[in-house]
Amino acid sequence: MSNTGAIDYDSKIPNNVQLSADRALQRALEKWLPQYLEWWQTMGPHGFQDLEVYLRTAISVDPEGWAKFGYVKMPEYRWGILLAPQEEGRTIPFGKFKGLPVWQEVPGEFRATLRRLIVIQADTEPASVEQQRFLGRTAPSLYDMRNLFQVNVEEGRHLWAMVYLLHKYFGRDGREEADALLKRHSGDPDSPRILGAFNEETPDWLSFFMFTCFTDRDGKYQLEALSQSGFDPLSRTCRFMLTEEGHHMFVGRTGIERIVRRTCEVMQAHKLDANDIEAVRTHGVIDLQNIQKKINFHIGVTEDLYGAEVSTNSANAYHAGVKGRFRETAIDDDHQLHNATYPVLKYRDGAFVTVAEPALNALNARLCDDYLNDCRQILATWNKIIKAAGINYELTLPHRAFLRRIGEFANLHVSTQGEVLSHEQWQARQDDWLPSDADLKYLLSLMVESKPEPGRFANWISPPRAGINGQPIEFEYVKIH
Ligand code: BYC
Ligand code: FE
Ligand code: FE
Repeated sequence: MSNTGAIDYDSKIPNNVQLSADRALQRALEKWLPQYLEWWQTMGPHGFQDLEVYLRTAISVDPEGWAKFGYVKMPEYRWGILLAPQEEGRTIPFGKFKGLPVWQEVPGEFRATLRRLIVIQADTEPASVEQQRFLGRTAPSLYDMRNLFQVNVEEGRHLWAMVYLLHKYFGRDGREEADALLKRHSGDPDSPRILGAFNEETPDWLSFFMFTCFTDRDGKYQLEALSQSGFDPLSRTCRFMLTEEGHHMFVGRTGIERIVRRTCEVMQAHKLDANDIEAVRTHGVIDLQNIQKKINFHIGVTEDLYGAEVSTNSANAYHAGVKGRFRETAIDDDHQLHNATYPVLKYRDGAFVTVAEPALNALNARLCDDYLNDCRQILATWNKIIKAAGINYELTLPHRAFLRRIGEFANLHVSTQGEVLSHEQWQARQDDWLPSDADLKYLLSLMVESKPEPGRFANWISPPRAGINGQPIEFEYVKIH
C-alpha cells in the first residue's frame, strides 16, 4: 500500500492506493465508473454541466498544498480514491483491542458492523448532491454557485471513497451495496436514503447554507469518530475526507454569516425594529426570525443523525475498536470506559432529567454534545454581528428534545424552549418555531433565477470577505456568459 502523498492521475480512476496493482479491483471500479457518471448526469447538479467551473482538485494528500485550482467541467472532474498516508506502527486507540496493531483487513467478527457503518456513511454523500441539485439556477452570485458545485463534486468524491472500501474489502456484497448506493434517492418514496435528514428538501439557499453549516458538521463529527477506527483503511479514508469537509462547513457558516450581516445592515440603515418582520421583508432581506426557525429545523433533524442517545450499537462498535469518540486520542482516560458514566438528558415522569448512563452506551449522546458545543460557538459569532449592529435579537439553539424522531424524545412534542406539548398544542404553535408556509414562500420569492454577473450579489446576502484561492471577489468563478 502506498505511503506517499502522490496521486496517480494517469489511470482512469485517480488514486494513491496503487489501484493498478490490483487488476480485479480496478476492473470492478472501472465498471462502477460509468454508472456513477450516469447518476451524476441524471441526479447531480441540474444544468450547468457543460460550463467551466473554477474548482479545486486534490493533487496530493499532504496536509499542505493538496489542492490545485482551475476551470473544470463538472462531469470531467477527476473523482479519485485518496487515503491519508499510512501511519507507521499505528495501534488501535480504544476498546477491547486497545494497543494492538491496527487491522489492514476486515476482521471477520466485525464485518457486518463495519459494512453497515460504511454503507450509512456512503449513502449520505450522494444524497446531499441530490438534495442540492436545483440550487444552481438561483445562486446569489457566481462565487456562491462555484462553492455549491465544489461541495457537490467533493461529496461525489466521498462516495468514491466509501465505494472503494466496499469493493476492496467486502467482496460481492460490497459490490452490491455500491450499486445500491446509486439506486436509492433522496426523498424517493419507494427507495429513500437511509437517514432522515438526507430525505429532506434543500429548496433554497438559506437551507443550503444551514445544511452545509449544520449537517456537514455532523459529517465532521462522524468522520472524526470513524477516523479513530482500528480498521486502518477506513481511518485513512476518513482522515482525508475531513480535510475536504472543512470547506463545506466554511461555505455554510460564512453563508449564514453573510445573510445575517446583510439583514443587520439593512435594519440598521432603516432603523427597523427587530420584531417588525414585515418591514424587514419590505427591504427584500431575510428576517432574523426566519433564520432562527431554519436553525431550529436543521439542528433538530441533524441531532437525529447521532442515533439514539443510549445505544448498544454504538457501545458494540466502540468496544470492538471500530468507531471511536471525537478526537479519541486526545481524551485523557482509559479509552475502554470501564466503570465510567456519562450524563444523558432524558424525559422521566413529566420532567427532563440528567441520568448518569454507562459511558459506553452513551457515545451517541456524547458525540452529539461535542457537535452542539461547536454549533453554539458558531451562533455566538453570528450574534456578535447582530449585537454590533445594535439590534436586540439573539439566535439560539433549540432545546435538545425539539423536533426529534429518533432516540429519547422521539415520541414527544417539545417547544424550542423545552415545554412538552400535547399534539394539539404542537399543531397550533409549531409555526412559532419552524418556518411556516408564508415564511417558506417569502424565502422562495427571493430565490430568483438569474445569470449573475461576476462580483454581483443578490440583495439578501453580503459579499464574502475574500474570494477563493486568493482570487478577487469579482473573479468569474463560473463561466456562464
Ligand atoms: N434515521 O442504536 P441506534 C455526512 C436506526 S453526515 C434513520 O440508535 P446507532 C454528510 C439505526 O440505523 C455523517 N434511522 O443507532 C453530511 C438502527 O436501525 P437498525 C453520516 C436511524 O447505530 C452532509 C436503529 O435506528 N455518517 O457525512 O448507534 C453532506 C437503532 O440504532 C437514524 C454516519 O452517520 C436516523 N437518523 O447510530 C454529506 C456515520 N438513527 O440497524 C455527507 C455512520 C438511527 O437497528 N453511522 N437509526 O435497523 C453511525 O455511526 C450510526 O449508524 C448512526 C446510528 C449514528 C447513524
Ligand atoms: Fe461528505
Ligand atoms: Fe461535506
